[in-house]
Amino acid sequence: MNHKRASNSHFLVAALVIAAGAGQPAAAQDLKLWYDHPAGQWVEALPVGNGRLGAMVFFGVDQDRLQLNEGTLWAGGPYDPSRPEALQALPEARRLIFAGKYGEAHGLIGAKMMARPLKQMPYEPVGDLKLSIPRDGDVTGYRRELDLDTAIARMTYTVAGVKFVREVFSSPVDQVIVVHLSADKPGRIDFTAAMATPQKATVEAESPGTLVMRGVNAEANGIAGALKFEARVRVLTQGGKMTAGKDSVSVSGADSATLLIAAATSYKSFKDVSGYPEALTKAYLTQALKKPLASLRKDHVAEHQRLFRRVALDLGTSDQAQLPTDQRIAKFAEGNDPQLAALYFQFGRYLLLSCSRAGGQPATLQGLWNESMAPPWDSKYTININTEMNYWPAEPANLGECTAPLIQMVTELVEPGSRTAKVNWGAGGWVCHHNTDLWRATAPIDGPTWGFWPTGGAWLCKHLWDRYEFGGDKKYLAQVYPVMKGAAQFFLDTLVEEPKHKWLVTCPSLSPENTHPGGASVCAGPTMDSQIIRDLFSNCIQASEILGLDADVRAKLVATRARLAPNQIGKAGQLQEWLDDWDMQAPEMQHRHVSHLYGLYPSAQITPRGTPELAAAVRKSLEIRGDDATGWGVGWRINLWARLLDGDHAYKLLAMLMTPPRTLPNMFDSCPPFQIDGNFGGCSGIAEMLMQSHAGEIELLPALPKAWPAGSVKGLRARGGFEVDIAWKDGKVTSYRVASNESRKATVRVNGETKVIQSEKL
Ligand code: FUC
Repeated sequence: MNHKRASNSHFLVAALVIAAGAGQPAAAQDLKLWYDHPAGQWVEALPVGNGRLGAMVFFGVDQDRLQLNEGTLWAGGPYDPSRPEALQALPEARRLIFAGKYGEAHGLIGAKMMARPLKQMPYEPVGDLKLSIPRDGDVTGYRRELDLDTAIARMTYTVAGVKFVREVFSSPVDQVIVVHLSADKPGRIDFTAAMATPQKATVEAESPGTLVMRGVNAEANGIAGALKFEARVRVLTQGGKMTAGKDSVSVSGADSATLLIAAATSYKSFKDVSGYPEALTKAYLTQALKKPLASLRKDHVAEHQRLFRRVALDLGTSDQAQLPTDQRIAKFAEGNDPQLAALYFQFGRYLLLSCSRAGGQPATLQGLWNESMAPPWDSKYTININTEMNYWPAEPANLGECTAPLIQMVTELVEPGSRTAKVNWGAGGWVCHHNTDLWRATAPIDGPTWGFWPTGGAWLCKHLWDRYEFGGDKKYLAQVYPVMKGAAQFFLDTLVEEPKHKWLVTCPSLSPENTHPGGASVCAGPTMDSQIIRDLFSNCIQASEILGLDADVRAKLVATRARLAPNQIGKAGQLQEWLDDWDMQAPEMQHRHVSHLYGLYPSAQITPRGTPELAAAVRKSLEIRGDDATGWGVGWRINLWARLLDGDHAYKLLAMLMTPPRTLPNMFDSCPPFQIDGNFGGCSGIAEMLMQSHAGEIELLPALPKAWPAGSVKGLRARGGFEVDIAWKDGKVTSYRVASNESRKATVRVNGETKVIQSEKL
C-alpha cells in the first residue's frame, strides 16, 4: 500500500523532506473527528455506512440513537413518467424559442411537455434503533469520535469509576451494522433496545433477543408504495440477563453486549420489486453470527483500509489540531489549521467509501444518510451538477471502484431513457433530464425553469469515460461504449440548426436553473450543452477508435461535432453562458450554478495553456459570478480556480466551504441544508490543487496555496493509470514518484519545467 511505501525511488528529484506545515508533521491518529459532548441534532451525529446500510450515530449517554438507512428504501414503485403530448408540442416550442418568445415557450413546455407525475420519488429512512441506558452517577471524560482510518465510530465515558465504551461500524464484508457496548468492570452493561420509524411498519421482539421491524414504503406523488422492508436486530450478551418485552429487548448486568443490525427491502431492480426482505435479513444475520466480534471488526477494518489507505495527505499541523472538531470548523477561516483541510479531504474519501460501493445505489444528495420522509429535493439524484460532483474525487482520490453504482445506474438509465427519447422527443438513443431516482425516471420534472434540460444523461456519460481514462481497461470500455453511443444518438437526432449562425444546438433546453434576460430559463443552445455534447461525441469517437467499431457512426459524430456552437467570449470579456451575449443583463448574475464553466472543469476543453483566451474569459465569468454560493457552488468554484492555477483563490474558497454555515458540526456540507456534494467538491478541489492530469501531462502542485508551504501526498491517481506521490517545501516540489502497473513514459510538469520520465512499476 502506498502510505507504507518507502520513497527511495530513483525518480526522486531531491531528498525526501518531511513536511512541517505550521509545526510538526501530522500523524495517522489525526484522522479522527471527535467531540466532547453527545450529538444533539442530526447534523452533529456521525455517519457510518457500507454503501448500502447506513447509520447516523448520536452517542447519547442515557439515550442513544442510531438513525438507520438502507439504500433501496425509497418511496413509490416502478413507474413510467413519459408524456406523449410533449412530442406534438415540440415543434411549436422550438418555433417560439427561435422567435424570442421565451415566456410563451415556457408556458407551453409547462403545460404540455413535463413528466407525469411532475415530481419523482424521495429516498426514505428505515427508522431508529434506540438504546435506553440507566446510569447511577455523573458522567466524566466523555468523548465520541469517528476514526476515518478504521471506519469505526466510538464513544467513551466514565460513571462512578466505570469506564464505558460503545463502538459502531457498518461492515461492507458482512452486511450488518455492529454495535458493541462494553465496560472495564464486569456486569455493568444495562440497556433496553427498541425501534421507532416514521414508516408504516410494526416492531416486535422475537426470541432469542431479536427485534424485527416489518414495513412497506410510502406512496409519493400518486405512485403507490411497492416495496416491503425489514430491519432485524439481534442482541447478544456476555454474562447478565436478557429479557424480551413486546417490542423491546432488555439487558442487565452483562459484561458486554453486541447488537447486529440487518436491513433489506424487496427491491431487486428498478423494474422488479419481488425480493424477500425477511429471507435477506435472516441470511445476513446467520452469516454474521458465525463470526466472533473480533473477526467482524477485523474484516471490516481490513476491507476499509484496503481502499482508504491508498492515499495519505500531510499538510502540516498546529495546536488547533488538539481541539474538538466542531471548534476547529468554527475557527477554520481564522487560519492556521492546515491539518483540518487534510482531514476534510480524507473525510470526503471516507464518505464516498461509506455511501457508494459496488452492488449498492449511487450516492444521493445526502449520500446514504437521511432521516426524513420528505427530505430536501427528495435526497435523490440531481444530475445538473450534484450527482456528478459526488463522484469528482473518485478517480483522483484513488477510489475509482466507488463509481460502480454510478456506472450501474447510468447503464440502467438506457431503457427508460430510450422510452423518454422516443415518446417525448421522437428520437432514438436515450435521454435523461435534470433528475433521476431509484426507479430511473428520465422525463423532465418539477417545471420548465429547472427540468427541461436534456443533457443530464450525457453529463453522466463523462464519468463512464473518466473511468476508462484513469484505468485504461478496454474490456470495461467495450461494456459502457453502447451506453455512451446511445446518449450521443439522442443528440444526433434532436440537435437543430439555429437561424443566425447555422450552428447545431439543443432546443428547448436551458442553462441549469438560470433565468436569462428573456424572462425564462428555456432557450436554445446554452453553452454548457454544447460543451457536454462535444465531450460526449469526442469520447464516443475515441472509444469507437480504440474498440475498432462503428466507423459510420464515428464519421457522423465528427461531422456533427464540427457544427456545434463554439464557446463565445462576450462584451464584458466573459465566457458567454448562452448563444446570445446576455450575461450582463441576466437577473441573477451571481447565480450559484456556473454551468458554462463546465468547459474548464470538470471538462478539459478549456485550459490556461491550451486556450488562454477562453481561460481568461472563464476567469472573468467567475469574477462576475462572485465567490459566494451554496456549499456545492463554492465546491465547484474551488475546482475551477485550481484549474485556473490560482491556488490562493482556490484556498480562499476552501476556507469558505470549510467554515459554518457551509460546514456543519459533523463536517457534513450544507447547501444549506445538509447536502453531501460540497464534501466531495471540496475533496476533489484539494486533489486538483495538488495534482492535475487532464492536459496530457501530470502537473505537480499546479495550484498550491501559500497556506500549505510544506507537505506531502501519496497515492493520488492521474489519467493513464498513474499513481503520484509528491513532497514539497517552501512551495516547491522536493521529491516525487510516478508509478503504474507497467513502466511507461509520462510527461511531468514539476517546478515549472516539463520532463518526460519513465514511470516506476507499482
Ligand atoms: C439544484 C440546485 C439547488 C440544490 C438542488 C438539489 O437544483 O440548484 O441549489 O442543490 O439541486
